[in-house]
Amino acid sequence: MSELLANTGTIAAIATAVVPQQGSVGIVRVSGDHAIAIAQTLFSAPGKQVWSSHRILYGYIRQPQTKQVVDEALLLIMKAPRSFTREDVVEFHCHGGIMAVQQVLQLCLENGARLAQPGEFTLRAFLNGRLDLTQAESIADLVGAKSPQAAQTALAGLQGKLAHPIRQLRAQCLDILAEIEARIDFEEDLPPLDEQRIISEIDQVTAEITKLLATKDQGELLRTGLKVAIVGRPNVGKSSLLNAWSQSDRAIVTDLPGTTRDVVESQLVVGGIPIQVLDTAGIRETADQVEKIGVERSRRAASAADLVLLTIDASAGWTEADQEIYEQVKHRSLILVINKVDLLENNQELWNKRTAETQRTQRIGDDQIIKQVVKTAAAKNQGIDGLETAILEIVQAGKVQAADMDLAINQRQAAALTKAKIDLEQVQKTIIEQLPLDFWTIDLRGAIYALGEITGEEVTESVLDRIFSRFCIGK
Ligand SMILES: Nc1nc2c(ncn2[C@@H]2O[C@H](COP(=O)(O)OP(=O)(O)OP(=O)(O)O)[C@@H](O)[C@H]2O)c(=O)[nH]1
Ligand SMILES: [Mg+2]
Repeated sequence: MSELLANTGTIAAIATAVVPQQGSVGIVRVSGDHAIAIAQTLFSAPGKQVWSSHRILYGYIRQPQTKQVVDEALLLIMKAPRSFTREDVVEFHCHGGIMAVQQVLQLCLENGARLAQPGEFTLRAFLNGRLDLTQAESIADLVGAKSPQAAQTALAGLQGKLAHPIRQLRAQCLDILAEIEARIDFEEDLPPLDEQRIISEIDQVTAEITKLLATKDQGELLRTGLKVAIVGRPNVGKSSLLNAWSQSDRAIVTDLPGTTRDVVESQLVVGGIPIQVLDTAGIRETADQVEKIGVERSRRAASAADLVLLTIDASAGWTEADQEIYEQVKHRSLILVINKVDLLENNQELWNKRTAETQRTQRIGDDQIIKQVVKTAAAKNQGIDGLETAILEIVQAGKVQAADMDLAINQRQAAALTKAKIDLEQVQKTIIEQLPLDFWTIDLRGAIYALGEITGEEVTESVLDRIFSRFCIGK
């Protein structure tokens, strides 16, 4: 058994983010049989404070030998089973930053605790029946949520909204299995099986599974967000676009081509979807060593992005350099951003010429069409709404809206659901082919196992290792 699953000993970790000189409070969490003894060794509560469960004590954390005060703190005691792990848990609420929490953690480790593995508190909560696996995964999602919608979906999972339908589907399969097995054991005493009814019951289960599977893509989008790269030749206004969009002056803007040398990043939320926007160096041939590296990074950013905003300068129209960059990114999801449209406003002749060009631009090459074209004047903060609408149209083409999601499965859950669906379809085939009853149960059991894996009723050590190693230490 791996160390993670040993589930023994008293564990301790810093439960809050560890950032030097920041955070007014930092929490050291201890769970296990020795938690309360450790608290009694390290913590002194002056006056007549009572050491009872679910109370906060005020006092001092001291080095037990020298009695030197390490921090002035609060102590929260939660006796088993009324705690997150269902074990005895104590939390030292220390001063923030890093020194206090690290020293208090060190004292816990010297006095009977060992350092917790990533996710070990949550693993104990799972092993002790406090949470199922979907809830445990939702905790990691909630901590990692990058938008309010992502947090909402994670919270729904934490409240069991995902586990509930899965359990029901599994119970339905178990009922069917019991019915078949009864026929295997007592064939003579029971009326024959209504095969048609069983097939239609399985149809119901697979229809529900299909519905759940449909939430996967959006779920992934909410969890990981969308990576959007602004790409184009120098000086078209890429950095200005990032700044206008993020309402900041994150990126340096000058009228000199070749200003941006490195990838500049900004986090945004559009329609509930977390978006990481990357401003990149203008792509061109250059002898400048630094710029060359920047251009290489732009290309890499473009190929790693989910969506590329190919940006051009409206006053210059579609140039050969734009065409070259387009050739490099045309296989990606693409929006053409025509920036600096304000420069055309007072020049009707140029406007007509560029509009004609734009129309051609949308039909670049023979068969390639850039479906999404957006006009902006980044320097004047214009056109950002249109850009966001275009992004959402691409993202949500044919899919539910992020804001409407109340649950979303992850990849692991999707894989198990897919396995269950295939097994169930196999059961139906077996019935139609009139194979012996024993055969029906094999695939049905496979489906039941797969559904049980999602919530953790059936689970292997390697699955647990994979899930909980994603967590941070202290969770
Ligand atoms: N008139 C007008 N000027 C703009 C607009 N957007 C950007 N500019 C100007 O164009 C110049 C270049 O802008 P940047 O945002 O630095 O362009 P860039 O594409 O990031 O350039 P590099 O980093 O060199 O690749 C600056 O002088 C901006 O003020 C716009 O919408 N209208
Ligand atoms: Mg720039």
